Amino acid sequence: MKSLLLCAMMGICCFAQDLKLPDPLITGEGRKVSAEEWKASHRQRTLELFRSHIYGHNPVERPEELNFKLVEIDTNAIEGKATLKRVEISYGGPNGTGGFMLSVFIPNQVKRPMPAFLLICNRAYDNIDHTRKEKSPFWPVELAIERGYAMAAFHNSELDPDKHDEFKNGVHGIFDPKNQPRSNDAWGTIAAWAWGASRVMDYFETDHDIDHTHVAVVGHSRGGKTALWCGAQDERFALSISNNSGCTGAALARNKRGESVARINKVFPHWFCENYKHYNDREGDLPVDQHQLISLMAPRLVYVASASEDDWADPQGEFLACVHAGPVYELLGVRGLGSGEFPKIDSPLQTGHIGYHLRRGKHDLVEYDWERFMDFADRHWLGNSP
Ligand code: GTR
Repeated sequence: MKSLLLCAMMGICCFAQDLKLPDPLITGEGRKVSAEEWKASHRQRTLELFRSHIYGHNPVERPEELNFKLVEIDTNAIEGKATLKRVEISYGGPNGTGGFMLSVFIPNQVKRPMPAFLLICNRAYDNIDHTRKEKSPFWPVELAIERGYAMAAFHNSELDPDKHDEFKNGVHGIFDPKNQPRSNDAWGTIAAWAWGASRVMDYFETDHDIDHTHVAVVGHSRGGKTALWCGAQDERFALSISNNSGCTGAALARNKRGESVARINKVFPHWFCENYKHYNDREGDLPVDQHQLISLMAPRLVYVASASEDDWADPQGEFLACVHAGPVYELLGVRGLGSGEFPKIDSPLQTGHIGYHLRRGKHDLVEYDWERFMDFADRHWLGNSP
């Protein structure tokens, strides 16, 4: 890490050239795809590889039984600056019913509908305190309101508990086919949380205060892996933001420092599908790598944030995944990251459709990160550059 910091300070690129990454634009038969082929079939083929080998297949997308209930509204929240809505999103499947709570703050006194940030919260509830008695930098609502964005959050555990329960609880228990052995490519817990974010988008499509064409899905660490998987599958999200997501998030699996595929599958056996375990200590055999996950966002916006002391997540691998997703963006006629040079600490790269920053400090989601996410949205959605 010392050498990485040194290189970052010097602004030079110091990465191994022999990554042997799968080319996102080459078919199994070794042919390069055109932009039309990418859109018509190759994107879908790539997505299927991620489903079959890593995150698993969802048994259902929008369920037939899906309800939104406004349980609380406060038009005078945050000293009159915002309207708070608390919405219960509930659903039913073959084996029962479930639901989760969504909190949304919408700025008052500005033209609606508003663009929004949606946080998938994987930390303690007080980080997303809708009463605002607790004000955590993990979800800085006041900042978002000040900058003209709606700010929403839900808690991942309400979709599926973050523990290995043989997929009996949460949405797995509700939607998995009854009395059938679980297949090796069935959805894991990360996919279940991502499914929840898509149900929030279903709700946003019905809320006239929210501009559902300008919604960012945001997550930190395991939540960041989830935000990327959500954005890859659900093209309604205009921006997907990964904060310190690391292994099986934004960081390349090949040559990864810190957490490995074997380690993540051992400690978190419920996060991914069973097939992923075949790649323990065999990352080179994976049919895809994480730059291709980022490329599935193209030409939409994606943002990857790293922290300089977060060796476990591997900032270098996160940056390289952004670089190597670039050719897909360029094929589709927009700029990717726009730089192959590892940036200095606290010097964000934001001019392309892929954004990246390396924040000074440790594994966390803090106001600096949110400020940069909002700068990126301002630039691309409002045409304002800082
Ligand atoms: C770690 C895990 C990482 C990351 C992190 C977090 O224990 O190894 O992959 O997800 O937890 O979510 O904070």
